[in-house]
Amino acid sequence: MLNDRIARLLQERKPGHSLPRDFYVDEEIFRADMRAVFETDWLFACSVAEIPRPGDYVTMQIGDNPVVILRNRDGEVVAFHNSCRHRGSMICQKEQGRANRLVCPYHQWVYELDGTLINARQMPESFDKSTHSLAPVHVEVICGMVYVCISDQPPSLAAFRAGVTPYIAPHMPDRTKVAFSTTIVEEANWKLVIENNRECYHCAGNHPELLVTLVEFALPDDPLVAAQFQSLMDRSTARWDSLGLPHKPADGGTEFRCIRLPFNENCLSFTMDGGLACKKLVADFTEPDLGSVRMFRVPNNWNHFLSDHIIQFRVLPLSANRTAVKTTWLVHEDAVEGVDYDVERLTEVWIATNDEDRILAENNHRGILSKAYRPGPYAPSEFMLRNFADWYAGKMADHIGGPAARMA
Ligand code: 3BY
Ligand code: FES
Ligand code: FE
Repeated sequence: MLNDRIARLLQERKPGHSLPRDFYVDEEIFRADMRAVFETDWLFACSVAEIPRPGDYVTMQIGDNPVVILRNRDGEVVAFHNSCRHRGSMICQKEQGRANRLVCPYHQWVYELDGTLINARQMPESFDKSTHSLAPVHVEVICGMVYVCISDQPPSLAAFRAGVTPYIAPHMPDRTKVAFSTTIVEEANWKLVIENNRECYHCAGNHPELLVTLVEFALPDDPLVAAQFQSLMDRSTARWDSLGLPHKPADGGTEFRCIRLPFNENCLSFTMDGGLACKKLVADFTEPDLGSVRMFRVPNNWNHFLSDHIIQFRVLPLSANRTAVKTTWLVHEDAVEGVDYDVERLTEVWIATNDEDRILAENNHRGILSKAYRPGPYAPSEFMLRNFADWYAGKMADHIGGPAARMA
């Protein structure tokens, strides 16, 4: 029985260590992950800036479930299962697009942007269109970030919304536009992609572009923090306090993390020289030295909110050993390409960093396939991985049947 296997693996798990091998590489466990995590929790889908006009849509794949997120005629963000109520065909095929109405490519049933079926050609008089609307998906928009949940009983997002809003709202993500977006596929389990993002232990050895500007420390009271960083932190926080911008770590438990941290001395943005990537600051800020708000939420999202742009990451598992990572760069809605920003300058640091992280995650996956793999200890600076592993183990324990299966 799969549940018994999962229970054994959870018992075998050593807290503070990477997970037992099958959690990373096994196809059956992957399907359990999809049910226990991706089909129950809220997932980051897109930014409202990706769907500014009625009919704009973005698609995503949640395990076996294709979903479409779109802007309806009232300007609201809505989401539906992307599965036709005739015989089930996927309707929207592209990663993103624009449609006046959703027309199924198979037999051309036509749906309004609110999901109602408005035309089903050749169907008899007696056919009731009103009972064949697209199945809705739960949506919440938090500071311009669209989250969706395909569970019938979505968990509360209230603590997350309350926790992150004071940090993010000042950057006005809902008044941005997409400058660039790219999706890469990593040949690695989704948990390795997330683990990789949750520590900077690997940064010095792997991220020359990112480390021009990014400070490696994740917390101001990190025991490894250098005196120099402490002084930078003190100066930065005094400035942010005077602007009323929160910076101390939010209490997100294992669900989310939100903190404002400075860039390296004299650096303002993720560029190769530390200068701004966009002359027009977001939110009409006049102060360019805002560091970045680093916010992530399990299971599939991390972000940086800067003075001059915002960068958002969406992780979607494709199979046990393949994961899609979409990165979106947002700038002020009135910023002009070629005048205020240059796409290459804006994107080069994280395009390089993503590729470096892809290679790390792929190597990690291949090494875990080794019969010699044993879970290894997280370093103190990998405390976010400990949180992640505990959170994941809790999810799996809940999935297979309650607290008895939970790790102590
Ligand atoms: O900046 C990030 O998104 C994280 C933090 C450290 C490693 N990773 C690059
Ligand atoms: Fe969509 Fe037939 S499956 S119209
Ligand atoms: Fe990295």
